Amino acid sequence: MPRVFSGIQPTGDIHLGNLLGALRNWVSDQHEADSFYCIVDLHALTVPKEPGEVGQRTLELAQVLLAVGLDPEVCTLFVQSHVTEHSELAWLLQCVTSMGELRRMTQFKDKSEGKDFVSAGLFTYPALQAADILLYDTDRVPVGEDQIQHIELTRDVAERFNHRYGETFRLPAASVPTAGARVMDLQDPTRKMSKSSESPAGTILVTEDLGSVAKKIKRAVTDSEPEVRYDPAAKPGVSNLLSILGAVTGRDPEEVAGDYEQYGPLKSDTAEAVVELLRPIQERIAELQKDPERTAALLEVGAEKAREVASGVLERAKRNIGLLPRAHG
Ligand code: ATP
Ligand code: LTN
Repeated sequence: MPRVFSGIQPTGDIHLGNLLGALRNWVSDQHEADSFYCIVDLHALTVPKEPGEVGQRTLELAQVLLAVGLDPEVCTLFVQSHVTEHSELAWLLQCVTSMGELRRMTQFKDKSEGKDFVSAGLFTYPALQAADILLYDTDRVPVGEDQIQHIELTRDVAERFNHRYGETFRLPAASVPTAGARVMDLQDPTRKMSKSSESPAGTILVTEDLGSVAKKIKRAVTDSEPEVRYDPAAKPGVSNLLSILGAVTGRDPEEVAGDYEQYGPLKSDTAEAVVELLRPIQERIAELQKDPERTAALLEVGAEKAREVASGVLERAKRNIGLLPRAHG
């Protein structure tokens, strides 16, 4: 079975973009691949956080991931800081990553622009991400489009390491879903839907009140031309609704467009489809919230399974670099 790895940060609430662009594929991949899914709490620390905030968010995110359908009996679900090999390999990889490569990362540029305090961790973030992926001899990394640059950097770093120290890491490939790869903001459909978006009206949260979900979709920005057509450049708002409805119902947005002549029915059908997608997820979250210890126990099992793989790969990397091994016995 191929090995799949992906990560998600415990920052902000999970939105429809995360769900359609990433999490739904995690759920389907778990049955087709040996899948490792990681809540990357150390990545969340790259921007300042209040004490306790990241831990609370980690628990909440784990509940969402279980509720959307990750099955800890089938996949390995764990928390990054519970497997210390991630931090250790990240250091080794920082030392084979160039400043120039890191400077070219658009996520760094976006997240550092205009900020008073930019941490060194935000800059070296992609080396920790590369460590996450390479520790599991990963074949495939399911992510949204915005992460392709980080996966390419991971490959470059792995190749450089292999060239310098001998064959150590398997080279991973990004896999980006065709449907839902880029869910756009409902109020500004030229920007991706994001937790850090300015307008709450443009973002649909997985845990949001379902009445509010329907309202936001019905108020989504479209355009003044009446025709329903899938054309993201000329008609970003309408195309976004078509992609969302297509992604939820497993159809092509162009094909969905053929069913509609007016914006009104497109909006109500999209609203209904999203509400019905979210309803059972919200019910499962409510169940899980009643027993937080159970979620913590499942994460512990995941960390043990993850460590079994990660420790072997880290040892391989150290051996190939030729660090002095500890004396045994
Ligand atoms: P932020 O925008 O605040 O940085 P985010 O909303 O992009 O955060 P991440 O934690 O960075 O969330 O992303 C988790 C996963 O969801 C990634 O695989 C990412 O590619 C995917 N993703 C995020 N936003 C979207 C979107 N609008 N459409 C499709 N996929 C998305
Ligand atoms: N950078 C990613 C989160 C992330 C990740 C990973 C994704 C951290 N480590 C490893 C895939 C594989 C993001 O911002 N969405």
